Amino acid sequence: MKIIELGRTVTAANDREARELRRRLKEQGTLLINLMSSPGSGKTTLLSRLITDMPDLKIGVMEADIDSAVDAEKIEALGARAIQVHTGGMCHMDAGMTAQALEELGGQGLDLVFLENVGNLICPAEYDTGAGLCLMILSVPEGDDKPLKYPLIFRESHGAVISKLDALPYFDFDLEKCRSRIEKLRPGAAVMPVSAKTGQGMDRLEAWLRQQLAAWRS
Ligand SMILES: Nc1nc2c(ncn2[C@@H]2O[C@H](COP(=O)(O)OP(=O)(O)OP(=O)(O)O)[C@@H](O)[C@H]2O)c(=O)[nH]1
Ligand SMILES: [Mg+2]
Repeated sequence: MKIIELGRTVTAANDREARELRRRLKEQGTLLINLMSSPGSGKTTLLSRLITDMPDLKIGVMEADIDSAVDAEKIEALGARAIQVHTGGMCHMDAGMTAQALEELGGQGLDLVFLENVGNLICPAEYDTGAGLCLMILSVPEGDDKPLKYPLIFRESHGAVISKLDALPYFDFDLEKCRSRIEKLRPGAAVMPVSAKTGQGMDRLEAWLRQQLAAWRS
């Protein structure tokens, strides 16, 4: 079988902007988390649960979508600071777009800011947004083979949330196989199975996020 590898475009200007944004956020003590996944993997549901479970943290959310404002409305209804970003048809956020969105959100004084990136396992992983932490979500119904098919997003992510754990009895999802596939791509990555519906595994994810925030500020 002949397989051809096509190069990806890396924009030096984007990387510069991303480094500058990260430096500013570090100074402010705000941890920006780039949340990436397929459409419908449970990003907004997970964020809603985190906001409710961690009322002591000031959390902001930037919802990036091609259209609509439904996700930002859901987050705002919980009392958190939220902004909806329309990407003008783009399938990802870059550093310039993220900096602009943060300005509109008013990121100052927040502990955690989540960027719910456009639902897509490919493009978002190719752009440094300036986030201090990349977190990807893979839901059980998507299958345990996704690390094999979309390696970049797993390589770029400090942690992987395996979501919709309550659906495990209905799918052939091998948690251990998935864990070792992720470990091969990003040794030491935190793999955190959760169900935002039942709350299973949320305590571990929340503890991990608190650790990451403390490390960001140290
Ligand atoms: N069973 C189960 N369903 C879930 C869970 N989390 C989310 N869902 C469902 O999955 C669907 C999509 O959830 P969302 O939170 O909107 O997913 P999303 O990733 O934000 O979707 P987009 O923003 O459209 O990419 C909804 O019907 C949720 O109710 C979970 O832990 N268990
Ligand atoms: Mg969403």
